[in-house]
Amino acid sequence: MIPKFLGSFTCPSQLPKTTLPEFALVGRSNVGKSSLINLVTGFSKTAKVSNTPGRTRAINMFEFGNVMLTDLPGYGFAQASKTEVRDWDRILNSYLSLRPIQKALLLIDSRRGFMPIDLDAMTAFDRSGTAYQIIVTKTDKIGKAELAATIDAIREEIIKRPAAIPEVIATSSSKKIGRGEVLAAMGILK
Ligand SMILES: Nc1nc2c(ncn2[C@@H]2O[C@H](COP(=O)(O)OP(=O)(O)OP(=O)(O)O)[C@@H](O)[C@H]2O)c(=O)[nH]1
Ligand SMILES: [Mg+2]
Repeated sequence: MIPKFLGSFTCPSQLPKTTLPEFALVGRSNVGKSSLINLVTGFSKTAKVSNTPGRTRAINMFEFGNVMLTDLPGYGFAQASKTEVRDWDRILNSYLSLRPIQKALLLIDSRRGFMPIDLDAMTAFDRSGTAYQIIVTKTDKIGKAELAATIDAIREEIIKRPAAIPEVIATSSSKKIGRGEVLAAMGILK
């Protein structure tokens, strides 16, 4: 299965027509969204990975197998201005109102757990009735006990949230952990 890049867009209204079930990758800047797309597709050059937070400012879309993958711009980088934060909110809300997406995958850094800005994104999903699933990233950077504690804290929060899917997926793009679970969460047929 070869991923196909559908384009880079600045505004949700420009996105190509939905022809396949669409899954959105959402999360803080630098959390590992682009790396996860590369893990899932098995091609390390599908999505651009960088060390500079805030690098993926556009909405990048890919077609892979029987689904569409949308890499949304990362939020919450330290230098973000108020205008940028407002722009991000506007993009997310417009995206959610325009696209009949199957599920949002909300990526959370295993070393940090939920931060207030992640909870804001979850509230946007809950309000719009968008199903979302938590994917914990960079699990190679912490120990087993610490990871278990992060996942417990995540479960405690999502149980209160109407649109959250209870299963939490643990991944490491660098160690190639969790690929099968993410593919299954996206309904990608192998
Ligand atoms: N150790 C480790 N590093 C990772 C993992 N996933 C991503 N990284 C690193 O984290 C940094 C950011 O990864 P990206 O995939 O570009 O993150 P992003 O969420 O797409 O970032 P933006 O596009 O800026 O929003 C890069 O240096 C990656 O190599 C992982 O599972 N383990
Ligand atoms: Mg990125």
